[in-house]
Amino acid sequence: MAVLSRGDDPPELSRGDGPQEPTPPVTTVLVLNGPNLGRLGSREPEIYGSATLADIEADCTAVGATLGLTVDVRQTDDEAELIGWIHEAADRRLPVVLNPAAFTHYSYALRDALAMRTAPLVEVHLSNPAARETFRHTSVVSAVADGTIAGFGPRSYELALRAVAGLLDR
Ligand code: CA2
Repeated sequence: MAVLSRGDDPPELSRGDGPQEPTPPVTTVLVLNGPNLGRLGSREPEIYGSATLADIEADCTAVGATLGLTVDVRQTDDEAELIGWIHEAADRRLPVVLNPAAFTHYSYALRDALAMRTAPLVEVHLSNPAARETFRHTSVVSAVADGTIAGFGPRSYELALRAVAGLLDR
């Protein structure tokens, strides 16, 4: 323990030195994206907007920093690779923001993997699937997620990260 004499400069405050608020730990969040989302910005901008996945990654990184979250954005067209990342999240107890893309509507394998989760899970969509074709009205993922954010374009991801931050018990 430091001993202070009158006139000494006060020591740098560090954790455990006083009644300060503890700094929450930085938490890694996986932001996972399913098939075709790597092509964002190239086609169907009227549905998905003009932002690329790289733009969304930059937004997520910036918003995550304000929330004390380190964001790891990934995309795959491969169901097995996506399920491998879900297993990794479960093993590492990492929260997940997931845009399952078309897997949303039919992948029971993905749903079963997500059911093993050990941390918050927020499903996210750029468009509002409920306002589109009938086959998009079913999500096999929603029932195993904490919640779903859909229809706000790239902002859906920001809202999902805020939801994850709110769900974390830190
Ligand atoms: O709105 C979403 O985020 C979706 O998850 C996007 C999926 C769709 O199957 C879901 O119903 C809703 C499709 C992603 C396709 O991405 C494209 C990217 C560029 C050009 C065309 C499609």
